[in-house]
Amino acid sequence: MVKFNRFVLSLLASTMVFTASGAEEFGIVQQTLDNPDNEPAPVHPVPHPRQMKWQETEFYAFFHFGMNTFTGLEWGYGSESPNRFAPTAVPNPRQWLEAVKAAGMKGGIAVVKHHDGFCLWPTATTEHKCTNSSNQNAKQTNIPRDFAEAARALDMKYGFYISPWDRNSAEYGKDTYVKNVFMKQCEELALYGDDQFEMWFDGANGGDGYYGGANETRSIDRETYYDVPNLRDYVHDICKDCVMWGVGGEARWIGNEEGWAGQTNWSPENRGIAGENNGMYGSEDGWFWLPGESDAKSTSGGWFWHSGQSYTSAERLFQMYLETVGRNSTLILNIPPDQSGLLPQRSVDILKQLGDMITSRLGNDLARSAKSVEVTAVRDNGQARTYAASNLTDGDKDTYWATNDGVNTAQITITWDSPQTLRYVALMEYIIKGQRVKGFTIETSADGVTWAPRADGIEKTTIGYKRIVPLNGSTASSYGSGVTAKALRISITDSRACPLLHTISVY
Ligand code: FUL
Repeated sequence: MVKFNRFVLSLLASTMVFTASGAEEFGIVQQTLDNPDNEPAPVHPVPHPRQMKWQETEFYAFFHFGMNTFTGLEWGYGSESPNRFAPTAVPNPRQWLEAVKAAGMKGGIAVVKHHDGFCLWPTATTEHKCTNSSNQNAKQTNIPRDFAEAARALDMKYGFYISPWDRNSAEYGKDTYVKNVFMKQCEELALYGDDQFEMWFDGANGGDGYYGGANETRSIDRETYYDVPNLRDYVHDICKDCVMWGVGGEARWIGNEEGWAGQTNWSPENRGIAGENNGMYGSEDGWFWLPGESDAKSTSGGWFWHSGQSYTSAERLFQMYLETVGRNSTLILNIPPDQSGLLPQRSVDILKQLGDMITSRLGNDLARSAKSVEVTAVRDNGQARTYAASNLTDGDKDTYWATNDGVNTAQITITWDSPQTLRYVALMEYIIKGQRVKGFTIETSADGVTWAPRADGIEKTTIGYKRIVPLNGSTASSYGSGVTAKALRISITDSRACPLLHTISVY
């Protein structure tokens, strides 16, 4: 086969432009240039398309429900009689998802098996399951089926938490467990839906347990026991868009359960023990695209429902949202269903308040009605793509503003016809080509001439998928009266390569 180098190919292509009609006559195939759209080269690592879809889920729910809901424990030992699982009504996942949708969440993950090994569907892999309870509502329980169905009906994403650690199984710790129990359970779940968006691959692995009556401590080698690379391929075979969180190595634990990510937060990261990665900050020079997910509770007492639990206020949940989704992380917020298989009314009310708060505070993008968006640098047009400033406010995540290669700093100025009350700026990088920005500033001006720095005390370093910056410098303080300004200026002061932003929103 004849190989042409790039130079010869582009020469050929340009010659063909001049002889286009002749080329048709002689049946010559029209060539295209290497990069006709002048797209910037990616800065590696970059997200897999399935990680992009996952990131766009942004804010979703965690539902811890199961044997522990009835025993009051957080980690069941695995010896509980199935009869103890006795819901006072058939659990209703549709009610769970409707309530979290009202909070602005785009999906949810249901625990269908926790460390006690008790399965909330009629699995063939174990006798430790809801359908073996003498309770009639338990017999009708099938969380994966009903959760997936409700999610589809409500146009939401869904996934499952299926604990790899199983304190009930006699097989746990042996090879047979992974092959004959755990992987079979994943397979059974895929029958309820192969469009799961995340599988929560928990990091709590091994320790004491019932283990079929052995009542002993079993430890596993976390590096090798689950054969994670093969397991990951296997899960992708059955659920192609399913991101394996945690040990699965496609999204990382943010490193705390309090609902905050680092203000500087890179999605690139290096792998830790058995593919598990923790960390609020990621690593600028990380080898893998491992975006952060923050898991947080909305009630006291633990992940499961407990009688007498207290509830986190909507205002505090809004702060968590700003400190996670607003810091290049996703937020998975836990809301535990109670013994009736429903979310308590108090949770439902708080979720509604939170949704209203997010809509009223971050729902009206003033950048869309600006008089102008000007930039100090813009990338040369490609044939079908331009990198104009107007891409920043067109509401399209597939168009972006960029500078030429080697131009790593620039200013973006948004001006309005009349003074506006501003409180938050949200920035989004076009991360399909890698996370780049390392430093930026925000200023406002009442007259377009004199500028005042804003968001004092906030680290204005990374952006990533999304960064929401409160102009008053505090994610915790009250909503406040805002800043009155006719213009807003964002300066990109440092970047790993030419910056690419697809959206700027101002609220
Ligand atoms: C942890 C588990 O051990 C907790 O029980 C809970 O499920 C939490 C979300 O993950 O690793």
